[in-house]
Amino acid sequence: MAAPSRAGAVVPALLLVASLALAAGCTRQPEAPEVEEEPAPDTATASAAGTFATGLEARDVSYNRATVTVPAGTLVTLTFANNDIVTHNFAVYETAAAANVIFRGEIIRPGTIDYRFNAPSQPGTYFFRCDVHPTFMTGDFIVTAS
Ligand SMILES: [Cu+2]
Repeated sequence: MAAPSRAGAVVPALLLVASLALAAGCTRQPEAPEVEEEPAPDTATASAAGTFATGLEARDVSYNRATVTVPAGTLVTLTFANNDIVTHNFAVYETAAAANVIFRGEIIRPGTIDYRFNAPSQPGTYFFRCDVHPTFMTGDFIVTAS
């Protein structure tokens, strides 16, 4: 009488070991999630001038707003969403003749960018435009007393 083969028991045991090894591999700790780096706060600037956040959108070769209003002397973050199929930017000038640039945002393809700049300390009505379409993408950049 032949001894019962043990192969039938050995093979499943090996498979079990192999699958455990695979499972262990899968449960390995993922890489530490990337922490978004915050720039060190410039407390002197932030407390002295304050910050202000606003937004602007470009679509169909026009802005969604005719005015952008910010408090004087603040550090402005303007989130510019180019939801168009062509490039645009946002630039601020002292006058409607585009004299004396105050801030010129990078021209971007469709997408979003945060423009950061200091608002003029002098309240008044300034001028903004898209440098790519300077004749019809324009508006009033209004600086209020802060
Ligand atoms: Cu444009």
